[in-house]
Amino acid sequence: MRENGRPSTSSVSGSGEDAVTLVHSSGATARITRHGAHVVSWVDPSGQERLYLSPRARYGPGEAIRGGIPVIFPQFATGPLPKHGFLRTRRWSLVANLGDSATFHITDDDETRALWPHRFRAELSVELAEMLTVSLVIRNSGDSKFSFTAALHNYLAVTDVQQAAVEGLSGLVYIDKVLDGTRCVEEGAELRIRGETDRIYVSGPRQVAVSSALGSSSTVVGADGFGDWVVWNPWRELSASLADMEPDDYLEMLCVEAARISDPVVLTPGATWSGTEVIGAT
Ligand code: TA6
Repeated sequence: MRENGRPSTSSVSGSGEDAVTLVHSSGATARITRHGAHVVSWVDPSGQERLYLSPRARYGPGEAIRGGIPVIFPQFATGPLPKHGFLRTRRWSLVANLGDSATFHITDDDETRALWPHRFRAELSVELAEMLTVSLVIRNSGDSKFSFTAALHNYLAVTDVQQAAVEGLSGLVYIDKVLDGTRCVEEGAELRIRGETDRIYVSGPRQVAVSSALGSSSTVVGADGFGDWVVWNPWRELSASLADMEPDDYLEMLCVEAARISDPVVLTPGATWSGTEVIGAT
């Protein structure tokens, strides 16, 4: 245990799912469920919760938690595998809990190999300081190469998504999933959310910011090893159709995701890939 940390595990309220709570001397806290190695809360040093978590989120085996930071691997979005892969719906093992950091891991098993015939080890580390650092490490533990896509599907909390603006994407090519995958160029200096938004920004910068995320405070996401960014807000109609979300909650969340989609990772036997993001508040 580190000097300022207090290792603890507890139940996510009402869900029965055990979670690890991290505490930092700055006053920041974070909570991570073993189900999905899913960060469900990050309270910054000022005491502000900076991640959205649906009050209707489900935590059981096979469920994907709506909110927080879902871990997406080995397939982003739809394809031959379950949507967003299978790590977010499985239970991980806790490897270490040092009070202000924790590491979880998961490996392939009969169920994952039935879906995706590869041997792997995934590790998720969460480190709490003034900022939140989340690292995903994938190792190919088999004897043939595989490729994958991945993301840390951050649901950022916003006071009102209509007041927020995403900065750092100007001039980038994006794939607009609302327009059936049309490739577009981000013309604006900043992105404002005015309707359903589901975009993959290809080969983006190392950092993007959501200004006026919570009042005048911005949320900044830095990423290394990912390359792409995804911005998603379901808006009114889609939000109302999601059973695990309150109808008006689209106003209180904005997904800004560090993702590796356009250039899938190829791992040879024994090789390792890592992607890291750092989320901070200004
Ligand atoms: O990351 C954006 C996205 O792929 C959207 O298309 C939307 O479907 C979202 O993820 C949430 O997916 P989920 O399976 O969690 O409902």
